Amino acid sequence: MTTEMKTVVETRDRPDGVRVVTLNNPPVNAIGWEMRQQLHDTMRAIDADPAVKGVVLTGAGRAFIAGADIRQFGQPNPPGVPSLTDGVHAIEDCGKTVVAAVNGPAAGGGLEVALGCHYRIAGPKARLGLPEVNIGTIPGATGTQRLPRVAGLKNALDMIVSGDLVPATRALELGIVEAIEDDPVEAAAAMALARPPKKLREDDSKIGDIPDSFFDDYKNGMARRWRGFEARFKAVDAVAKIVLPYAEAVEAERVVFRECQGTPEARAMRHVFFSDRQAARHPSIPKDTPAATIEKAAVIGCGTMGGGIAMNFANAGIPVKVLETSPEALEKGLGIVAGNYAATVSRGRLSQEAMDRRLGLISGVTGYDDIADADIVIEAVFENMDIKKQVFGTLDAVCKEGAVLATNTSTLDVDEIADATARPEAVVGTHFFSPANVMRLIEIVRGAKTSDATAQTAMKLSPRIGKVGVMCGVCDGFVGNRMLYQYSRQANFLIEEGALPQDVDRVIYDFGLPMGPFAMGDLAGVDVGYLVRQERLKKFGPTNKRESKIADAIYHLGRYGQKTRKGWYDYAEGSRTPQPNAEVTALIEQASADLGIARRAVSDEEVLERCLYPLINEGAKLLAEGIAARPLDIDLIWIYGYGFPRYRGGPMHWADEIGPAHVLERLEHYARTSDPDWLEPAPLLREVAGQGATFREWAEAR
Ligand code: T1G
Repeated sequence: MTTEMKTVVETRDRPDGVRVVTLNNPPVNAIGWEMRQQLHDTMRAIDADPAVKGVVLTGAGRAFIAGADIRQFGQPNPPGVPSLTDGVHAIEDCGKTVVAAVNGPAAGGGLEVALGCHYRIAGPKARLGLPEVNIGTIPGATGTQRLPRVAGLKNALDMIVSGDLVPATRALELGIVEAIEDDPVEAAAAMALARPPKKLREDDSKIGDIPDSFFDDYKNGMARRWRGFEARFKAVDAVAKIVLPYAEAVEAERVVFRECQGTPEARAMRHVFFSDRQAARHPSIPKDTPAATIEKAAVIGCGTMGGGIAMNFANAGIPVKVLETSPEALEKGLGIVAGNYAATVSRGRLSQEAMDRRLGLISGVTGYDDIADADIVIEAVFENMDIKKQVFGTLDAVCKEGAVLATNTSTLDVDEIADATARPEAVVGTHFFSPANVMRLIEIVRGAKTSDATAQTAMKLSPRIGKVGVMCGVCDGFVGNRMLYQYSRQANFLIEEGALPQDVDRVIYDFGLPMGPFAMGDLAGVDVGYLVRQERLKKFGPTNKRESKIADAIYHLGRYGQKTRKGWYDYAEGSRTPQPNAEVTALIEQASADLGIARRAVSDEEVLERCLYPLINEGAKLLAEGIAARPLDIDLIWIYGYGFPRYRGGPMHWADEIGPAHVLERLEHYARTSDPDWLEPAPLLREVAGQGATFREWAEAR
């Protein structure tokens, strides 16, 4: 052990001759090179020590082991440090029985260490899994060869590909642990003295005969759900090496693991992993700002959004009152909520008992006095400023001191709404995305007068109700929709110039978004889009720049989208599959002729760049204006609000991968050749590109 190495493996000897090895690297015992070195050395020393009769291996604090230290990925290892695989084999080859006392999460390398032990005892809070695919890699310390040997091939593949951790009870069912005990260390010590060492690598009893097509069939079955997530398919290939002798299979796993370390997917997924944990630590909120306690919630309006918002509180066990103006509106709204829950129960994803419990937490009221004691009130009424001001004036008069007054507006000025109260510091935007009980994103819109405490309360509440709260400032469209306007605008220009909706949607779908702009328009409603444009025209007037009229023309044909089974596409009865429509094609071609545009072949590359680079361009403007404080905020908004593929890290991370200078050059090209009005590169994009830097480097240098 070199002098500068911190001690992360501690040992203590029990009177019964058992040595307890505790991995201690706060906060969650991630395995860095120090731990690999000390774990390996400790196990070798134990093996040679006749005084040791048995071994318990456990974690300090709330976790067993969180896996390899992700922060050290991509960094060179100090020479001579054993691999984690070496550590796993040092455990398994120990002549004394080694029992893992899994006191908390055992993730990735954490579970691999536990599977190197001869037996495993779980504590009640144990969670176990091989979630490496969530950071774009695969289990790289024998996990692909050991988990199938305790849980069986199918169960192991399901766990590895899902990237989920399973609770102790499920781990017991699967055979991953031998028992669940309140005091896993005590139970493990007893087991270490009572049982002989058992080497998992020598036990193929749970593997059995493997049909030739088994792994290909498995990959076919996951293809749609996990398209684009390459590491998941590589993980299946690594597990498939189980047909080889163990040592060869482990070497093959190591090769694939090494390959995964340097992929764009791995860089993107690590970026998202850490961004998820940085979101709530917004630079505008002092770290030690206290958050208000939220024990009672209220929602104003029980329409689609209000009902969905209320469900989030009920799902988190927080009682919530929903206020509507009339009993009829209330009954209708709560009926939709009950229907949503019933649908989940019928799909077997919620028990009837859980549904009843959650519905019991939602109560309907029609008087503002009934919500006076709420800790937070979320307004979700019609998107009209006068109505919202009236609601907030009433809330100001009725709600208790210290209540957070939130608006779910998606387009209106949060500052103007706040000024309808005498407590603008208590007002914040909580822009839920539809459907509010499903989509994970909330844009937490901080007004000019929103206090730190109010902002902190909204940020801390988000994960508690199953959401990802991302803070932004006040502007038209906040962050997500302001960027979406540019994306949609270019998509419409492209079909004026020669593409068709199905061309654009195919390219965007293949890039990794759940659907392209035209399919999304049909899903959200062509009529909804039309009304939003009309509202914006009333509010802002004409832009005096190029605008497409094709979407309006589709609306005027009565083609409102999926709801009318006709929009940009046709939809067969009971189907959501878009079918191109000849009338729409003719309308588009006629629009080009009316505009004097000679239609041309538009390449897939142009479609991709014209739709997605404007996202980056608008993101650069949002950063320069301070509406988005960090590139990671923009990335999270687009991943959780619009389905931007995680394996690309979000628009700004993706920009860093392809190079801001490349994005600049292409935008300048399209501004010259197709659209000078909207594609002028943002000054910050020019600045970052000009420095040969990335947006991440720009942000870190601030
Ligand atoms: N490496 C580095 N830092 C980690 C970490 C890790 N593996 N896991 C967590 N952290 C940090 C996290 O960023 C946060 O930091 C703090 O610890 C608390 O985390 C060879 C190659 C274990 C379920 O993918 O899933 O093993 O924000 O808030 O809610 O095959 O952490 O406070 O500065 O999430 O109690 C595989 C990742 C690695 C698991 C605990 N392992 N971690 O949840 O705490 S690759 C993972 C988690 C690997 C091997 C391969 C969770 C947790 P900060 P937290 P938590």
